[in-house]
Amino acid sequence: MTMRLYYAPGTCAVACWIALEWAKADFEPVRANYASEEFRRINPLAMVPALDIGGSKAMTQADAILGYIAGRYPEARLGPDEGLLAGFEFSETLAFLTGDFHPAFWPFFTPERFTLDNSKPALDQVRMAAHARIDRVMTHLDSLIGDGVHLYRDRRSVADAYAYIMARWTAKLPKTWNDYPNVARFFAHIERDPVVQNVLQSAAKERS
Ligand SMILES: N[C@@H](CCC(=O)N[C@@H](CS)C(=O)NCC(=O)O)C(=O)O
Repeated sequence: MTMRLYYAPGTCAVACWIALEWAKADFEPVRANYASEEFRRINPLAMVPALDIGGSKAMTQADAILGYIAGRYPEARLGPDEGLLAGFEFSETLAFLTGDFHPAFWPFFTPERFTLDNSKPALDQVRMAAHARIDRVMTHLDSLIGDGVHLYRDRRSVADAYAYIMARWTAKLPKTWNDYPNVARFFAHIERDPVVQNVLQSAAKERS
């Protein structure tokens, strides 16, 4: 069967879409309907990404999926270099992105999950409280990029796709990606990639 990537526009799943395109994989993007019973059977957590490669259950968790894509298509060179330390550095980068970077945004986008008071002032407080944590992870991302244009060593990897899609979320914050000089340089570089542009456009308009 053709692999199916379940995604929603603007989410971390779009990073997996970019990685699959970079790998020249044969796959079908499918817009997930979070509320549907069908999607809950695919991922009981009702979250994207999910990658169905035809096994007994779909693959979930972005870092695991990105690692799978990198490993399945070695010729695309999207994964770690050879060696224990190179592999560690790669896992450390992905763990930061999925375990620290992404969750820093949760209170900003879904404040109602972090307070029992659903009044507007309470929700605004939660959103504002997220700013400091987001600044912290953006500052760390900026230092990981350093004076280059990639996250992992000096070349493109699945980590670039993930960091790019996630850091775009700061467009809704008072301090955006453009306020972090290394991240801004990284954005200028990755946005010149026509594959990335095509995925962003397709992901914004695809329907299930
Ligand atoms: N740990 C999961 C988190 C995935 C996740 O939070 N996905 C978001 C989109 S970026 C989602 O599906 N959110 C729906 C929800 O929280 O209900 C992963 O890394 O794949």
